[in-house]
Amino acid sequence: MFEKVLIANRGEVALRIHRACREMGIKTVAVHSEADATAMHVRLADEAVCIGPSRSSESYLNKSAIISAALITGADAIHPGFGFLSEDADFAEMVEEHGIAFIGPKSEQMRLMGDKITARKVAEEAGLPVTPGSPQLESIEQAIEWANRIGYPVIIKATAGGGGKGMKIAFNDEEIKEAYTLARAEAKASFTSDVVYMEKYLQNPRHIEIQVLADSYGNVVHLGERDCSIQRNNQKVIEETPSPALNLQQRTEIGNIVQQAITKIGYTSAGTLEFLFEDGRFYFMEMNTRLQVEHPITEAVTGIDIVREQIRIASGATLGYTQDDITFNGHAIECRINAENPVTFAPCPGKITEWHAPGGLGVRVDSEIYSGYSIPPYYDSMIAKLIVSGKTRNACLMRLRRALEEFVIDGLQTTIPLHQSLISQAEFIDGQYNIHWLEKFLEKQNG
Ligand code: MV4
Repeated sequence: MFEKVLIANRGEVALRIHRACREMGIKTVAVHSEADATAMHVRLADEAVCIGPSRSSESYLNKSAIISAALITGADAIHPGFGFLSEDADFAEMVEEHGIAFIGPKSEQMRLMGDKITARKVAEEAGLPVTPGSPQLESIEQAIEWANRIGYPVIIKATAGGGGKGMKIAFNDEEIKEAYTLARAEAKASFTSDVVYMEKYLQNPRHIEIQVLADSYGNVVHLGERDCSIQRNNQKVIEETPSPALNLQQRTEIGNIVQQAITKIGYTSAGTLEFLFEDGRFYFMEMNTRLQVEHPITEAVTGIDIVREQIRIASGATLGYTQDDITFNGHAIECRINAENPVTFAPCPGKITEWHAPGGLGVRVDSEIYSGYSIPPYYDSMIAKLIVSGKTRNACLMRLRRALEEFVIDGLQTTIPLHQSLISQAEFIDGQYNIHWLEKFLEKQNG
């Protein structure tokens, strides 16, 4: 087992990783930018190393500074968290080349699943359902040919893309020209490759993802699904498990198909397979080869500490349990609390003058915030995650309503009022929402 883990991240996930290490008797090294010198995980870690100025590009994305910190402190593993370098295959390779364990999949797995076209090919060969799609598109003529073969509407995506950037939808041949040209231009500007391809566009899907854990000895389990359809601008806002849209048969079926596929692919560590779900059918969208923000709702219903399992797998341990040992109890919902204006979503960093987190049975708050802490303006605006669980979805909703009322964050605006409004909407209470629901709700509300 590792003796010392370097946490190559910041904010609530850095504290989350520190906690798992602490409970496993593993020493922690916190690397931080100048702006994060006063962060809670920096105070709690066994050692702290300032790796650069506030800008992420000069600190949390600075590969050599992070690896140097690991070498200087004698860390035998690095946990990348999510975002930043967590899916950077070159970084994972550099870490391993320096004799340090990377807590995540092998870099070649990251590369394979990080490219949308190869990920779809691997997924299909491993038995996962995918949307009808095209190979790499080289010309408008070829795009029109494939669109007519697939059937409109179609969506053109960048193979190196992610998070919705560079995607263009076309409903007929006329729209293909602009969609193809814009998608390639945006891909060239935003990603490592301007290669684009096409898929059948699903107009009203849900976003359902499956969590897996796989060790290096061929043991693979799935930890159920998370419904992440409540989102705006490809930023998740509320996530829940189980999905109100799935019945037991669908849940069992997709879980088994995913478990078999991950075994065939030979993937190791924690991973999440994202699907679009429409008219009772799943379509593989992409795979995330990292820990996800919303992992705590899966922990709430399975009782499994996913960060602990990632560390154990990376250290060469076996899972030590099979799918039959995994139980799913109750319901869990996560609200992402952002330091933003709840109507305009404009980020509003600042000083927290009063902080009181809700508590009680089935209430978890993951955050580094404390009274007197100032939110730096350089990073993502998420400052806390409220995870609530209960025996049933209704019990969970009642508890979530109560927890949001208790939450006190003074000194700046947050999205707490938005969550209070969303969870009282009929479509949310009935669980009848898809990926477009929140944006439509906000349009209606804000005009
Ligand atoms: C799609 C789609 C509909 N049909 N692909 C969004 C970002 C990236 N995950 C891919 N995305 C989508 N791909 C097909 N064939 C709709 C989306 C999409 C979306 C997916 C999940 C959650 C929120 C979304 C918001 C806008 C578009």
